[in-house]
Amino acid sequence: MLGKFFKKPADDMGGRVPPGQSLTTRFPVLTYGPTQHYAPQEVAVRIFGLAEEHTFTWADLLALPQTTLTYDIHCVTHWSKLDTTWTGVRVTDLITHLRLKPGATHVMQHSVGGYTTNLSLDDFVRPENLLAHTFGGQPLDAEHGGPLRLVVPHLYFWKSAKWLSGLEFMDADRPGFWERNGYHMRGDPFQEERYDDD
Ligand SMILES: Nc1nc2c(c(=O)[nH]1)N[C@H]1C(S)=C(S)[C@@H](COP(=O)(O)O)O[C@H]1N2
Ligand SMILES: [Mo]
Repeated sequence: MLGKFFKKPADDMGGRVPPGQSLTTRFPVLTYGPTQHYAPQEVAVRIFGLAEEHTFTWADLLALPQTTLTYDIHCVTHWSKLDTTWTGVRVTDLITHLRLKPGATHVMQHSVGGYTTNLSLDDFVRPENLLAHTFGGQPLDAEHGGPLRLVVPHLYFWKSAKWLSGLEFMDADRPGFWERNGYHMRGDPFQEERYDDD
């Protein structure tokens, strides 16, 4: 894939490009299985596990403060894209509406279609993490996870579930889909935490 669409960074852009990554100006689509298609009105994000059960609808999410942020994203398949702009609800704003139960230390993101990926609470509750519905000022395309996905930019992009349908709070770390298939439990691109046998 190197060549036509990807270019090696001339330098690491002042530390912005993690080791082993190449820059792209495209926006590659990476989905295991089919793209999910549904209307915003069908969005439902179910909070469960070690948290008071609650389901956020599209209207609930739009009633929360909306934040636009620009940052870089890094995929474990070696592409990075600089300055991507997302709009949505900050996890730090959502969390004020959740009642976590004692012992919650991790969260599993669940997607329509069955994809899952795990995070520690520290990696989840960060001010740059968004439940995003808008990319570059336009409604997020279905292939990129629209109507609603999580964006967790400080970890490899597999940690950002498309078509978000649930957040399950847990008292221990548990592997999600790619983590069960050999990917690293955390996935920090600057540490090159790609696969667990690294
Ligand atoms: N529901 C769901 N979310 C997912 C995936 C997926 O297959 N299904 N792929 C992950 C991976 S491996 C990456 S790199 C990013 C890709 O997002 P993009 O297609 O918008 O580039 O989504 C992540 N979230
Ligand atoms: Mo990925």
